[in-house]
Amino acid sequence: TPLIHRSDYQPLAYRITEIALDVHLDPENTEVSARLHFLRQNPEPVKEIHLDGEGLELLEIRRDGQLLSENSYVVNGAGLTLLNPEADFVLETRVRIHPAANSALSGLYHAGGQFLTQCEAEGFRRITYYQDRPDCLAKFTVTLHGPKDTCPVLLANGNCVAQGEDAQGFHWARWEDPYPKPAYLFAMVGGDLAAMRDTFTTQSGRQVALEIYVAERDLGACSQAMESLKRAMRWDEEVYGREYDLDRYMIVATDSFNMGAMENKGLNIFNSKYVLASPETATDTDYQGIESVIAHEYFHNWTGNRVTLRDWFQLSLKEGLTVFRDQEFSADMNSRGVQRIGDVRRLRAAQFPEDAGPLAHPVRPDAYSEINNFYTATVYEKGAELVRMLHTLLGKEGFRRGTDLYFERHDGHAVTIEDFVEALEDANHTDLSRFRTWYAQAGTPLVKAQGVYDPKAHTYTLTLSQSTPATPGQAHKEPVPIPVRMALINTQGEKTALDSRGDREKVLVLEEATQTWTFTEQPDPVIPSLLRGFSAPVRLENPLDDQSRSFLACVDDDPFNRWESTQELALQALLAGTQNPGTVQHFPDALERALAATLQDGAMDPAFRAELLSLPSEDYVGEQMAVIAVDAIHQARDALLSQIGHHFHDTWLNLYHDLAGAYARDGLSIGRRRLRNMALSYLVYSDRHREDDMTLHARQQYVQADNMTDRLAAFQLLVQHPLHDAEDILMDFYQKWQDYPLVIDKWFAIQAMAPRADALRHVQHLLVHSAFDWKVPNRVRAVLGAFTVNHTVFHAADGSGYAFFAEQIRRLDDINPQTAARLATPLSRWQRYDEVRQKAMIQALQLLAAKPHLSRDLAEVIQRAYP
Ligand code: B3K
Ligand code: ZN
Repeated sequence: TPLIHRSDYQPLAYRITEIALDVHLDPENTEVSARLHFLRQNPEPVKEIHLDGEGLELLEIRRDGQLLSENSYVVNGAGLTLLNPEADFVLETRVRIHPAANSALSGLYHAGGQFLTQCEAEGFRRITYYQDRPDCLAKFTVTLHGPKDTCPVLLANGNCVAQGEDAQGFHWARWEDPYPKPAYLFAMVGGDLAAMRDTFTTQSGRQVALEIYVAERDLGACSQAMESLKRAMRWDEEVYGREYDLDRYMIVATDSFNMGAMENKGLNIFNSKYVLASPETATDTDYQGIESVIAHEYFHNWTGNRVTLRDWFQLSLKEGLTVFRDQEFSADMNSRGVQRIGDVRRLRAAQFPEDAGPLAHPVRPDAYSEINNFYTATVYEKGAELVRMLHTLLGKEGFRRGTDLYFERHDGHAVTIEDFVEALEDANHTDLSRFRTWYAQAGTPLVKAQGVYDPKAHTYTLTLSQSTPATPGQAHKEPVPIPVRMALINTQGEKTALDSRGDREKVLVLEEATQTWTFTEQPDPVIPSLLRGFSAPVRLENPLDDQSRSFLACVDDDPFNRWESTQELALQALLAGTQNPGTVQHFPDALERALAATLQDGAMDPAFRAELLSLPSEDYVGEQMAVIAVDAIHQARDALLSQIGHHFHDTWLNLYHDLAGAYARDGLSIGRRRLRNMALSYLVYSDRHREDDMTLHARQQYVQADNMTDRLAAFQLLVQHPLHDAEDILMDFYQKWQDYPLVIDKWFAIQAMAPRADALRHVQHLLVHSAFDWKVPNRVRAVLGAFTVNHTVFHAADGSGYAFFAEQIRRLDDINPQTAARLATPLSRWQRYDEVRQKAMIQALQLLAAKPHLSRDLAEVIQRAYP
């Protein structure tokens, strides 16, 4: 498959100033008429114009009202080429498309009785012939026609300017979006939907109508989404001075969606997972997910929509910046420390492995074959970390000056990451040339720290050095500027003064391969607290002894580093455990002390306390090993969990009882539930190998819970217990929630993640369950996505997990290539496993490569995974 290169960018020869669409919605055969105004940008004539088009049946084509003769255009699988075009003209086309057969969920599709669109990145070309690229900005007018009974609601971007009746049970509505936009932000919806309505008054006093469209029966489950939207709108005014610009903001929820949500101008389309929540059906984590995704899509209105992308290589310009904005919003709405820990956890779980494997790519990639494969953790999460570093380097005010200038300069334009960095530079009269390397270079830098305390001179000398491992296509790496926020902590647990001004915290910028800093007037020995708040997306090697780590775990006032110290102790214990699988594990004193301190500290925020008490994931442990020892890691982690459970048994039991309380949605109650369910988990682990009466607590909680957080926590413990028979609970859960797809997704996922002896057979059964549906990505991810994190089963040494998985991906590729390609990425990590597993993983990749009609999406992933 051909590669598209960033360096090949060419500006458009023609603008499309206006587009008018006329759409007759029909599940089987929809007709789309388009009227496009073309305007040449330069005086020189061009030979041809290429319009993208995919799977379109051309019924009619006219230029300036005249039917076009056959020798003035060419149609093929990639689109429509107009030959010898005039300087300006109007093109009219009429095409036929088939929404019900569109299981790829890109373009216009019909699912769950609704018509929906998804155009990012290149879905619009599946609706009509167009210059389907983000730098083609046009004013859209859309007229939708549909049956009144199944489509009483007809929506598109902008304002509804007219509506009326068509013949026999049909009606129409016309929508106009006053803001020129790229086609990827186009959306239309037709269906039988009810709306939850509210209003928001902007800072300048304009009233905006807010509407969330869902099925009638879900109207009661929209309040978290609505409240989050209003909070996000206010926050963007307060923190960035950004006001909403249309009179109406619409959100539509659907069960059939390839990703989380989509920021279409004035008409967001959402996976219902990020809209619907009630205490009975959604967990606290689900509620938080809604808050952050609603905010993310709203923030795109300025970072993405008003200022958009020149080309897809700039994707992180909108995604990295918008993720940073949503992370900061969530930090302001909830606990900043806990939020940061969660963000870093996600970065390490998804982005670090990506950056260390064959799919590694820079935040601004240089080439792609299928752009949908580049909506990655690198573009999103690492991209957000780069913006966060810029924020750290410029300071809050400096960063705001920079974004103000960015919006002022580029509003209404399609721009590049370079434009963003330049705006930050110009607004602050500073030079960020070296920082640009972060956008161009893949791989996670490794920072090594070496500290020496001189008791005679009363100095502490810190040497930091950096190196970045080679990644595909980039053998040689440059140093990057790494902001290292730091403090020195003395034996009393206090931060010492670092300079004559008395600053107790500093940001050192490590720009060279190695640099040294000396801190004078340090009368006592100190321990360095480095990379506070995780100030840069790097791996840090800070050679502290367990004693010092345990000390920091108890006294460090930086929440992230306090957490990190405990994690590091637990990680060392787990790694040691993998060396001697099967033997009784040593529970290190330093870890014991750190956990005990947290367990005793009743004054601490319970959500943060829960973070401090949780162990690193199997994935994270595996990442630190030369060869990922799948089974040994699982056993070591199980063993440590049951030791911690056993050792603090009475404390856990007291916590479990003390933290019981009536359900409420405030931060403190959420934290208490989190900690209480963690206590329950440790209790159940404490008798992991004898099936004591602790599962009775879980059973009781499952039955008595009045909310999904508590019910699901108990459900998961029971279903995933290697010895417990949870058949009755599985049945009960299914019967209660069978009409709630989002809850049934959990039912599927928890089973697919259960590390039980018969797991593979069980997952095979899930795929033929009557509620399983290959066409619904949420459901497919609930089984196949969850299966890939069931490590001991997916990575079974006999290769059965891989073989089974590859077969399913083959099947899915014919239905939904985007989802298939994404799900297949765990196979790309084959180099990280032992030889036997490597062979089996490669075999699975080869099985996929040999598939007939392999999609471009999946082909690219396989090709890069095993070149
Ligand atoms: N911009 C969309 C993602 C589109 C993915 C296309 N494969 C959602 C978001 O990041 O807000
Ligand atoms: Zn986004």
